[in-house]
Amino acid sequence: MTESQSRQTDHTGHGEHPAAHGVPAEYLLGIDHVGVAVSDFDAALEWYARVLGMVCTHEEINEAQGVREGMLSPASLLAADGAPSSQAQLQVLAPLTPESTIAKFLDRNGPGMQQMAYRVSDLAAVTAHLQEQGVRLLYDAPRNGTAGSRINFLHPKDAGGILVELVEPAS
Ligand code: KFV
Repeated sequence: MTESQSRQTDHTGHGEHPAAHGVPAEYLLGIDHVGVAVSDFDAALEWYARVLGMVCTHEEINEAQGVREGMLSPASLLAADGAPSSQAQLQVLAPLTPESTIAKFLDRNGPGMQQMAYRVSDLAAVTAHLQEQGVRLLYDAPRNGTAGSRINFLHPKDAGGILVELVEPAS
């Protein structure tokens, strides 16, 4: 193996590192949240507070997505003014109507993990990059997400069976 070949080889020795073709590093900032589907919003928040000591720092209704949602953090991660840290949060999602995607998820699976969300710096650039690679995005254009963010989703069939959300936070 030449020196230039070894530079292109990943640590497993199985060839060029797959990340060479991935979303450019500066666009993917980390895990933003994990979303769980619940049928009873208030009961879920009570459970997370009583059992795990999680605090709800943000709550909203997103009519277009058909959800009532809450963002929860461990109390230890909250700033003195109660603001959440930038670490990953738990998103509790309850359906607003029987037609909601969350209602459909609950009918099929019962309560549980419904999605995993990555924080990105430039949603348009990331979605263009993924589309070039043949990954299906659910929306042609970004939609409104939590707290003024812009969101899109990768189809679970193109993402290892996981509904992956991309979140560009409000600036
Ligand atoms: N995770 C993994 N697989 C899933 C899935 C999920 N959450 N939902 C559906 N599937 C699978 C399903 O089991 C099926 O597999 C296939 O995907 C297509 O199902 O092997 P199978 O049985 O063929 P469909 O087409 O019947 O599913 P449907 O429920 O009609 O639509 C799935 C999907 C992903 C297109 C739909 O749930 C969707 O549009 N989701 C994106 C929007 C969303 O989930 N909104 C609620 C959260 S709002 C939010 O997160 C916000 C506001 N925010 O800012 O964070």
